[in-house]
Amino acid sequence: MSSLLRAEPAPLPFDAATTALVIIDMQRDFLEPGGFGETLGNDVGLLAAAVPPCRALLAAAREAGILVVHTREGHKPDLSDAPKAKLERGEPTARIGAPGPMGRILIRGEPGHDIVPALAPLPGEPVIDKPGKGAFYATELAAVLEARDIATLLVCGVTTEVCVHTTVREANDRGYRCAVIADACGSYIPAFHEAGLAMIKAQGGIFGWVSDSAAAIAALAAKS
Ligand code: TIU
Repeated sequence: MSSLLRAEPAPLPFDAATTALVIIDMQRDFLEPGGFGETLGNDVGLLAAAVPPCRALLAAAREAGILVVHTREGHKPDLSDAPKAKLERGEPTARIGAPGPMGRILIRGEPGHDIVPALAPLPGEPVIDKPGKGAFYATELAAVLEARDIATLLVCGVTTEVCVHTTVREANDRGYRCAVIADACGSYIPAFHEAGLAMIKAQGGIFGWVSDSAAAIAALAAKS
């Protein structure tokens, strides 16, 4: 049974049974002071606006019974999955793996690596730990989606132009229809958020669709 999501550049038909919500990297390390985002010189407060729409969308997805997937960017404590080129960037005292107020920066198992409490995964919801910006690279995401015959992804999270964009590009090349939920995404650089969304939906939706949380929530509620 098909539903219709109001989106740009055109409405997107989807089947709830083959649709997943993918929430990208809504981690304390990106959203709270003292984490990775702040060590990169960013104002992490700029991401706060994405949390309420993300939370409402998450509730609607759970209510509709669609697959919910959470992702987390981070590395093993021994940094064996972190390329040298990634580790070298930033101030030496505030790089990936360095101690910070929320534990070692961007390291699995540390408090800063956790998803923010407002969006905490429920038992049974897959949590994909990813070493890169894209959620498909070196992860089990493809297998998780294939096992459920997923065809359409509703994508939200942070940051719009980095991990959301990379994941949507990866997903598009793998044949998924991706609708990015604009107000449930955020960036440290507002102009990049806007440009990132514009890039996705330009050229007739060159690698995806752009919608918003109100439209997605309505479409999920109306699913038959
Ligand atoms: N999750 C994600 O987007 N990782 C980043 O490093 N983003 C930045 O914008 N820095």
